[in-house]
Amino acid sequence: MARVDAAELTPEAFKEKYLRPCRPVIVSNALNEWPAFKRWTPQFFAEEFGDIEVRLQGDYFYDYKAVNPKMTTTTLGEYLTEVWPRYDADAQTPPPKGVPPPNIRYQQQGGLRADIKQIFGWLSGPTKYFGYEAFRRLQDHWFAPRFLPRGGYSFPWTVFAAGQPNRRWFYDWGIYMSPKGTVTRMHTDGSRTHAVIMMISGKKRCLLVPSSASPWFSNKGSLIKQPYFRDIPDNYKAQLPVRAIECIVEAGDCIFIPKSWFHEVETTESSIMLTYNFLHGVPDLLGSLVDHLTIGWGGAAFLEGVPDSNWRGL
Ligand SMILES: O=C(O)CCC(=O)C(=O)O
Ligand SMILES: [Fe+2]
Repeated sequence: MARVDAAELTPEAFKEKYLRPCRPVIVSNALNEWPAFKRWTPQFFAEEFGDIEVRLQGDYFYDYKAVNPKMTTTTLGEYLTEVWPRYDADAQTPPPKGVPPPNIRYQQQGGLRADIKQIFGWLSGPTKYFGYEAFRRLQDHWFAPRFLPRGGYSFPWTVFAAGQPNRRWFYDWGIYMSPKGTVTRMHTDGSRTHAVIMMISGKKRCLLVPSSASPWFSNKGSLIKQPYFRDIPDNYKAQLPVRAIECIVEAGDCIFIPKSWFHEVETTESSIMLTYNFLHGVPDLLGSLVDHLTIGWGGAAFLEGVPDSNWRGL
């Protein structure tokens, strides 16, 4: 897995070596200039956005209640001051056993009408959602990393051509807060777009599988009963035409995950990160449309042939 320093990566080099050929890369020291890099702590968010109601997320992008019916929505303040500390090594109140820790994935969907509104970014976004509020109020805390092209974007329409994702929100972007132990199971990002994951704090272990392995994955499987990719025995993984690439990202890093690449992300040190997705140029947009038609919209990815089991001991 390639790793380069932000000071040595020009937008032209990024385009030629990584974006066009769809090769992942980790860029170190990518966020040094962001005010967010120093200011975004759990305390900061608990103070600034503590009253906002948030929906907890499990190990895929579904409601946490699927794995723990007692815990679904809470306020961001309570989540950060009551739930997060339970996952610290020296926690007084240990977390429940057998269920993954809950993430906050920046957005609280409010049904079709709210979703449609969110699509239009700043124009009519629903202000009570954490993701929307945070992007609106924290615009000056961050900007697109300098190695990314400045213009020429073809998706999403809120940044069409002009870049500046901090000035135009999109419903599928956000600030991710994950206590240690959280796993987002193997998936491809919806809409078949490229992602950048920018680590403000903490550490994540990523398993990446190239898009060429698509025929070996299906999106039909049990989110509860199928194991995480990391736990699938090697004899099943051996059927893949490629090996998963493992890497660690930490504070200050930005990882570029090309469109249609599978990824499973485990938070190994409690973390705050910002992520957004994009396509660049018309051929990229057309390629993504082809991906939609041939391999589908994206989502959870289950390796073919792995049997269901009570692997979590629920
Ligand atoms: O950090 C994570 O747990 C997963 C991030 C991710 O893959 C996504 O937002 O699509
Ligand atoms: Fe993802």
